[in-house]
Amino acid sequence: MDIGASKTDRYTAGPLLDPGTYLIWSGKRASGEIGVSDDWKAYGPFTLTGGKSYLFDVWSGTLEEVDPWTLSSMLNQASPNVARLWYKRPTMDPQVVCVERALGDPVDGADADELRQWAARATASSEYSSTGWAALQATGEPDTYPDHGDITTAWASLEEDDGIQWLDLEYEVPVSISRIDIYETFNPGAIAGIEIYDLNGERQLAWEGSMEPATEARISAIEIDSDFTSDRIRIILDTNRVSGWNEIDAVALIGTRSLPQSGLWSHGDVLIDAPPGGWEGVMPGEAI
Ligand SMILES: [Ca+2]
Repeated sequence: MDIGASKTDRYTAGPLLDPGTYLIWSGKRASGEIGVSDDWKAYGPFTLTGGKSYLFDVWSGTLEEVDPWTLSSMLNQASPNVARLWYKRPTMDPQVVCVERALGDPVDGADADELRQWAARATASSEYSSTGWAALQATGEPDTYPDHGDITTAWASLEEDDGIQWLDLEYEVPVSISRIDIYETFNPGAIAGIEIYDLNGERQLAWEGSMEPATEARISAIEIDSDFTSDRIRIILDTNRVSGWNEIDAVALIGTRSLPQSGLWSHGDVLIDAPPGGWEGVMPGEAI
């Protein structure tokens, strides 16, 4: 959609926010309606501190702290009780931005969007080396499965049969997790628990148990009933349960992406403040 403006970046004064943790959603605006985007992406969570100003770059999805007078010489610091959010956005395409105060509840039906993602980043309690069998070998699509064996393209801990070991995996899009598919490609059966990181970075136990050992590669599907969204999990292995290295090739995160549920909507110079859990005045999707 061409709104006849240049591509020059423009700064828009955003909302004053209580200090806290937020997701910022943005996407290219679809149709001539407020709050309608055909490509929502969630960024963050970001922690905003009172008395500071922040600039969210709608184009790149990054947030940085700024001195407000760099945006306008008329501006002073926000009060200690609030954080000021600004948007840096191109004028070429209309953008929809929503600041969500807390992660939304899972959404049913047409508003939900189930995703299957491969890990983007990984760290571990230990790794056999920084290349072969490193934690990063558990990112991306499977490249070992269905082979079973001691293969460099899967993660392995430094030592075999070495007590509790963990593998942390991060994904691009926060989802309400329904299932985790773990591609175990050497000595399966050591998985003892799954933890999910919440917005505060605290790990919440989502599953614990035991599985039958196996002598061939398998996909271990673990059903999760998560009542919050997350983009980071921890897989806990008790490596003493199954002798030899217990290697993981890849981990798929299956879950529902929640669309923003409540928050502060902005399109261009239009800013609508809606209370958490409900809308007053203009509804998302309502024509300007
Ligand atoms: Ca792999």
